[in-house]
This record gives sequence, structure tokens and C-alpha cells, in this order.
Amino acid sequence: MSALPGDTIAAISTPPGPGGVALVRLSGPRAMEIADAVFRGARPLLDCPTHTVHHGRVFDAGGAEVDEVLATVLRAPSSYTTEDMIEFGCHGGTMASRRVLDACLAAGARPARQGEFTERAFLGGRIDLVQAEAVADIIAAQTREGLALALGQLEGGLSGRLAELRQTLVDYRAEVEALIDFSDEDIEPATMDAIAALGERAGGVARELLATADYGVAVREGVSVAIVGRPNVGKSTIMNALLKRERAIVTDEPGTTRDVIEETMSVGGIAVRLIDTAGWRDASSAAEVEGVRRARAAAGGADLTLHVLDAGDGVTEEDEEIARALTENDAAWPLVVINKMDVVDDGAEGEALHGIAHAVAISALTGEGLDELRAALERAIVPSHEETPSDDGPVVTNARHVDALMRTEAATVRSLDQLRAGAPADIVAQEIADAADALGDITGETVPEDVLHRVFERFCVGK
Ligand SMILES: Nc1nc2c(ncn2[C@@H]2O[C@H](COP(=O)(O)OP(=O)(O)OP(=O)(O)O)[C@@H](O)[C@H]2O)c(=O)[nH]1
Ligand SMILES: [Mg+2]
Repeated sequence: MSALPGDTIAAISTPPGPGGVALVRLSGPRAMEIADAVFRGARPLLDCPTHTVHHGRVFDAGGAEVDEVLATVLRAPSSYTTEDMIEFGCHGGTMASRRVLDACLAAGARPARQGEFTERAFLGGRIDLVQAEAVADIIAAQTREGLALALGQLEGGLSGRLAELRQTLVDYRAEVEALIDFSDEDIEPATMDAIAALGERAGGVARELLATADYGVAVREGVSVAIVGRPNVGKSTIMNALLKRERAIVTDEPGTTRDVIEETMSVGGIAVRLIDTAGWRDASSAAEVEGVRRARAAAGGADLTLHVLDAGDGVTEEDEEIARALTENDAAWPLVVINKMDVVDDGAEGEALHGIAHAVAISALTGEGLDELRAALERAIVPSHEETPSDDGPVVTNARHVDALMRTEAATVRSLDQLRAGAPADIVAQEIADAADALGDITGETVPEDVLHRVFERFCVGK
């Protein structure tokens, strides 16, 4: 496949702001020529072998020196984009790289769009769409696990498994098509079984991959956890205890937290966006009314809510109201946290509170029960370990891939049902073709243009 556009693009590939170095990238058929128009070193870059680095200076169109740089020469096809590329390593900060880029643009390059370098790697056939998406995931990774899964995907783990699945579907379809010229009576049951076995195998691989998706999607996208409850029950104290730092303001006055406070932490390799919210009550001030509205919105939008109760007060009517509101629009079941266990004695009262089903009893002040809370959080967030891939097998991390695999699986199952029901072979073959097409959406073979654009929009400029 080569659908590479003919122009040469340029962009700054490092984030703006102070830093040691900045990188300006050029890619396209005129990369060497444009680079030589702005660069002066010991010899023209056009004469330099691939994968070599050269010291020199960049000048603007008026001949003024712009920066002292190191130019890396990367020739087609063994570059990131598969095209000729030059990378100028400039001084950090915003001005040097900005002016080097301007010089390249003045010499004939076009500013690159978001993700356009990676898009060219895809169009040049060096990587498939799954691998291109993995590049964005590596950049966005917030946990070791997220990085490891994305790296595995870039290295082709998932692509390889999908290629196998696709080949099984191709074989399956060929066998079914070979039946078109036969009448039912002519086909041996053993032949039928062998053909169905191919369909079973394809469906099995699709299901096996889908089984990794709960874990994979959680690792890639992270989950959000909202801490909610009445004022003063210790929500902000719990937030701080989980983060192990004083992020939210804690006072003994009800109504301390007004706005929504967010912070990320890692639980079992999954990035958890922890959200502390204002206590729910009939607020008097406009700011607090808005705070409560935001708290309710945060609870509604979160993957999980921690409903915090105050052990000293037991379960109040307001608590029950909040619990009802939380379960109203079939949101995930809240995790009930009974805080301030240090204020109740260990007698009957304490026993009763400990006995509340599915609740975790803690004291955010003394730290008692915090480990159990962390464990309960992990159980609620991280899909159970049976579903967590134990080996280095491929993991599906992307909702777009889940959707396509589900279509593949469904079409495969339909084809098997039809095959067994004695449907005409061409109809069965069409179902199998649909199953393979859905798979092509994942790797990018049959993917529509708008989906491609959505994938590359997620990237930053310069990648
Ligand atoms: N004894 C005891 N006090 C606690 C505990 N956790 C929090 N507190 C105290 O309870 C008071 C309220 O704590 P916050 O964390 O501000 O409560 P909140 O739920 O965030 O309150 P609002 O933001 O007003 O809704 C503070 O004085 C805390 O020190 C606990 O486990 N035991
Ligand atoms: Mg608070």
C-alpha cells in the first residue's frame, strides 16, 4: 500500500516551553532539499548516509543565523514515516525551534497536521492502524501497565493475532464457497464438520480477545471515582489519605469543599481519576448550590462512587436519600465507606456498623481500614484476575476495536447457524465476508476516511 501524499511536511515535535532540546521534523520527498536550503554544515545533508548526525547551523531566508543544530538524516524507507526525513535538534525553549520551523516553511515545507507523521507511517504501510493508535497510547500512558500494553500493541502483538483470525476467516470462506456448486446431499457430514470447525475457531479467537477488553479498556482509558456524601463526613480527608498528600482542604466546618477537585492515582495499574466533591445538602449560598449541583453531576458521570457515611451519626435519612439518588439511573453500585470509626466504641454500636453489608469501615484520621478501602477499590475497578491476561498475550484496549470484534464475532456465529441450518452457501459466505470486513476496520484495511481522521486527531502536532 502506498498512498503517500507528495508534499513535504514540517513541525516542532517537542512540547513548547523551557527544556534542554527541541526537535523540528521534516518528512517528504523534498526533506533533504529543504533542509539543505536552511542548513550549513561540513557538507550537504543530501550527500550524507542515512541514520547519521551532523553538526551545523540553520539560517533564515534573509541569511540571518537562527540556531546551532544537530541534523539527523533518515532516508526512505527506513524512517518513522517511511519517507525521507530530517530531524533538527535545536536549543530548547520556544524561539529557536519556532524560527527553525519558520525557515523550513519558507523553504517550501508545509506545516504538518496533528498526527500526520504517524499517518504517513500508516499510509506508507510500515504500521497498521492498531499500531498507529498504540503510538498515541504510549504518549498518553499514565501507568506502567498502560505503557506496557501500548508497547506490546505497537510491536504487533494484537496485529499478529488479528492477522491469524483474518486468515482463519479467509480459509473458512473459501471452504464455504467451494460448496456452492454442490447440493446438500453430496456433502459428507465430515466435510461439513471440518468447515464448521474453522468458523468455531474464528469465533473462539474473537471471544478470547474480547475477554481481555474489560481490563484493557480500563488500563487505557482509566476510570473515574467520585467521593460523595453529606457535608463534613470526611470526604476530603479520604481523598487526601488515598493520595497520601494534603490535596483538598479539610476543616471541621460543613461545606468546606465547594468545587470539584480531581487528582489521578494508580490502582492496580489503572489510572484512577479521584474526584472529591461538595457535601450534598440544601445549601444556602449560591456558590454552595452550584457546588452541590457539580457534585451530583460528578457522581452521575463517574465509573464508581464512594458514598461516605459518618460512623458517629449512623445511617441518617439524608444518607438514604443520597443512596437512592446514586442508584436511581442504574449507575454502578456505590461503594459505601463508613468513616470516623474512631469515634464509636468497639461495642455493639461498632459491631453494627462493621456489619453493614458491602461497606468498608475506616478512619481516615487514624488510617484504620485504609488498606481494606484500597483493596475494595481495586476489586471494584480492576476486572477480576481470571480476566486479566496473565501471560504476554495480546490485550484489546480500545473501544473501537471492541466494537469491531463484536461485529466479527456476531457475523461468525450467524454464519455457523446458517451453515448448520443448511442455508445456501453464498449467503453463509457473505456473513463470513462481513466478519472479515469488521476485522479490517481495526487494522485499517477497510477503514473509512472519517474514522482515520478521528484516530489521528488524537495526536499532537509533530508526532
Ligand atoms: N474523628 C475523625 N474525624 C475525621 C475523620 N475524617 C475526617 N475527620 C474530620 O472531619 C472533619 C470534616 O472533614 P472533611 O474531610 O473536610 O469532610 P468533607 O466530607 O470533605 O466535608 P465537606 O467538604 O464540608 O463536605 C474534619 O475536621 C476532619 O478532620 C475520621 O476518620 N475521624
Ligand atoms: Mg470536603
